Amino acid sequence: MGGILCDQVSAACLITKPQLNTNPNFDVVLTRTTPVLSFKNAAGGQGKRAYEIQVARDKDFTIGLAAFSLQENPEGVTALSIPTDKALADKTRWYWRVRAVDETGAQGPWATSRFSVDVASDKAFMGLTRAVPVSVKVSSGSDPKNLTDYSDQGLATQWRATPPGSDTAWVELDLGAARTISRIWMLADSGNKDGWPVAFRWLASPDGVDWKEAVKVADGDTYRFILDVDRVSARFWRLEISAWTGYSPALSELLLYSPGLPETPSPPSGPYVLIIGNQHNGFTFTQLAERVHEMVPQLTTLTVPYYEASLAMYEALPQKPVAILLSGNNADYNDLPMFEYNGEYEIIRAAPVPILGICAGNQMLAFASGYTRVRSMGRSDISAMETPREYSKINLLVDDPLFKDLPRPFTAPEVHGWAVYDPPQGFEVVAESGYIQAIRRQDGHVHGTQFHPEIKVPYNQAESVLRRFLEDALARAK
Ligand SMILES: [Ca+2]
Repeated sequence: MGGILCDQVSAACLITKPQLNTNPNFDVVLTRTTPVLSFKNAAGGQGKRAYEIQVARDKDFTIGLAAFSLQENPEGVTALSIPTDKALADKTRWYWRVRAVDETGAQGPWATSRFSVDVASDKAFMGLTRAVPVSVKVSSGSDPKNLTDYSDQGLATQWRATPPGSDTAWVELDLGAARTISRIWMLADSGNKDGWPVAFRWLASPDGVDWKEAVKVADGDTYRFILDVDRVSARFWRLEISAWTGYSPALSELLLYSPGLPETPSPPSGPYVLIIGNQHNGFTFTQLAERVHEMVPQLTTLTVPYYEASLAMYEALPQKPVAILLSGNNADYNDLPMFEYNGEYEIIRAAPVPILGICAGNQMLAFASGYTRVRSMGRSDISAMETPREYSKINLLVDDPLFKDLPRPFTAPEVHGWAVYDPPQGFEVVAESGYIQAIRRQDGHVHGTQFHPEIKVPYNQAESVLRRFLEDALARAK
């Protein structure tokens, strides 16, 4: 074995565990065989820290073991891109662990997590529409509405059954009318293994009286479930939880899906921009539509929720947009049903008009060629929200028509906790500030910015990136 455990020598040099709550989090589905694995740095030890990372198919780290080592990134989060010659097998659950090693060879404790790889799972629009309940009842506990609150804070809001309660806790959803359900998403608290459902089943009923079992899980050991259901048509849906971790069951979100395509949206008359709203509730993070009208008054907008966007939707539009904007999102990807973004990826890969992704929209450009190419930064860069002492200076690396009016370096508002780490093939980095701030596809028709060119603040020197994007797109369309 390597060095001695530091705490056997001196408490002063205790090395802590790295934190594995950045990306990918526990049980997240990755769609690349060469994903980015990131973690929050350990503390302690003597001198500079490095990391040992192991990936294997079993929790004892014996089957298919691959080992890596890398130096610590002093900015708080260290990330590894799995190299091509160590690509992970597809359709497989992988365990991974990481520990810090200091300059004396002393090792900290392992931090362990797991994820799965399923490359094909993001290739096509999910073919599902959300079936939003009209009301929610629960066996006990407060705020059942938190289960179906898909607004911006919805992922953080919870329902918890009153402890200790009865042997079974339940939630009953009324869809208002019979809907055919083929998938159910369930989210508990990723950061706190208290209240995770372990044994549970879903029942369906036409009238809320006669119930029939639709799907059952006997041995859950995770905080996130994507349950595929044999198509069952019913108005009432009931979740019965008979075993859970901790004191009483708790859940953050329930979302039911019906097979089928959403209705084709109606575009406005005249030239318009299609905005894909990337917030979990389908809206945009900032007032993107308003800024489009302000910057180029000839343009109107059509906003479509990301979970209803697809190439089929784009092709069905009776008039095509002159350009597409992908909005920001303030949720943690680890807590989102990421399959809802598949249709947006199709549009990024194939739509024949210019695309600009902003913040999360920028990250979507990378996700469109595999999850994940992005890392959590382990902190938030929020210069748009409060006055920072020093704005990030953003450096241009290449000449690009959208950026030609900007000073070098330039400042721009930022509100994000994630950034592209590994740009997809066919893309190049346009700007950086210690991390990637802008990318473009080599054909010049797809751009992404980590910063927000649309936010109105005095130090935003990058508004012209959005204005030029819109003006150029309008000119091309004429
Ligand atoms: Ca919630």
